[in-house]
Amino acid sequence: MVKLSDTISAISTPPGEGGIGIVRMSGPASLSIAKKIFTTPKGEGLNGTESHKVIYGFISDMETGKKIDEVLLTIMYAPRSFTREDTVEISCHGGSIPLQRILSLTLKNGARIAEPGEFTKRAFLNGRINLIQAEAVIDIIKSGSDLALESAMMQLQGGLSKKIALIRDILINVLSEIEASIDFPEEDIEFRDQQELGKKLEATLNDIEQLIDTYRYGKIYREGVSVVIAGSPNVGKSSLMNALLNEERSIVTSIPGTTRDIIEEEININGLMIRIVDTAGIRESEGFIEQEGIRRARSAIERAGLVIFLLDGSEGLDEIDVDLIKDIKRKNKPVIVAVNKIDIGDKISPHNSSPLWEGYHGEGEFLRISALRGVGLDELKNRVLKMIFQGSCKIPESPFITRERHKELLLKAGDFLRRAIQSIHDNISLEFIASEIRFTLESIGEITGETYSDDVLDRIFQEFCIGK
Ligand SMILES: Nc1nc2c(ncn2[C@@H]2O[C@H](COP(=O)(O)OP(=O)(O)OP(=O)(O)O)[C@@H](O)[C@H]2O)c(=O)[nH]1
Ligand SMILES: [Mg+2]
Repeated sequence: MVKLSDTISAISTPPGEGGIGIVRMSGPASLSIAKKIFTTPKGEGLNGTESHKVIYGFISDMETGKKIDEVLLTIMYAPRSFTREDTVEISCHGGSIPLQRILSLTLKNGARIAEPGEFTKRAFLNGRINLIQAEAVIDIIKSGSDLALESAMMQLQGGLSKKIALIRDILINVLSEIEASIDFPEEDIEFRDQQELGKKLEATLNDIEQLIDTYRYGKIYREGVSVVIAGSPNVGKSSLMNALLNEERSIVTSIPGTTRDIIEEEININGLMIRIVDTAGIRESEGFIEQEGIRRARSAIERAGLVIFLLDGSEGLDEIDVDLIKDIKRKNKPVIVAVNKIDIGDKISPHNSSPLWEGYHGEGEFLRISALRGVGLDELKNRVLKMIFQGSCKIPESPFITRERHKELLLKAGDFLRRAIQSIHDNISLEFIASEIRFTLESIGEITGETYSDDVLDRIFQEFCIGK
């Protein structure tokens, strides 16, 4: 737990050289510390300075009387600041020495160095944002694509928080009705009322389940998705990787078994971050290094969000291909089958009778390309997006979840709620139903941070950098 009586200080801009660097303080002593180290050109101090106004001046070391840097200083009085505490931001020249010197002056005058994410943690502890929003702040900072940024902004603006609050309100209402009838048994809830309560809970359970379901795509907005290129040796996997990246990243040769290790790079398709993974061609192999490569290829397939299964159209299908694809489909991975090298051969089509097409649902899962000539690659990218989002990849207006933590808590809440509903059907005592609803509420409350443990807070704010 932070001691909120402390005043914290940190360099809030990234290390290295930049035009501007910022030292930020938050806490009750921020202003008095700033007064000790800041003067305007006319030698005036900070008395009577208005909130949210930028003041020009100098930071000096009072012990030596030496000016350290020329700065712009902003005071934000509590509660109108990010942390809801008195906050001072000093914008100085963006070099590590002026930043370090100013930081150490603030420390010498009574601040202590901030922990990672401590400013945001204070914003949470002081009730300015909830936990979903604190997590959104880190997601904005770390967003690796337009979709990631957009979805984090949605979480920050509170769509999900509102939905969670709504679910909470309904549960609290139902709970208080039940508690009332426990306390005043003479006003025993009638059977009909119990049915009503059951219906309300079922509707809420339905909302929770729908929210859980949004994790399918919410997770992809936030983290991107890994698309694994797999297939037999020499079919052109590395060539496809390079063509998608527009860069000679993987080694391409005409010798089967060229790629040994996993090669991973990020690309951006329509604002979505995709990790393209090139793998070793899978076949029976005697070589130890190649075997290890193949093991890694298989494990990449396990972890894939989508597999591009590549075939060589100049060669035709063989049994190994058929076994491989069956194996991938058995793992329930979405697969796009792409026939490569169509510039020199076209021996594979869904109309060839082959076990490859068992359970085949139509052209959507199959296309012809040439990695070497750049044929069909735009279509391939479109298919990738379509397969990942089952259609549109626009961020929905309705609330969705993007974090495993939220999903786990919703699953937990759903389990408790299901038990409560079952108990109503089974006519089990009201106390029991009430306690299941209380457990549901607790899990729901942990999502926004109505209830939290220090452990959970530590885990969340560990992800942050110092200064945020
Ligand atoms: N004609 C033609 N040749 C291609 C095409 N794509 C790849 N090749 C050639 O096929 C050979 C193998 O390509 P790679 O990209 O190394 O194949 P790979 O699947 O990565 O092979 P391994 O790493 O050994 O599993 C190279 O000689 C490529 O130039 C294509 O679309 N058309
Ligand atoms: Mg290769």
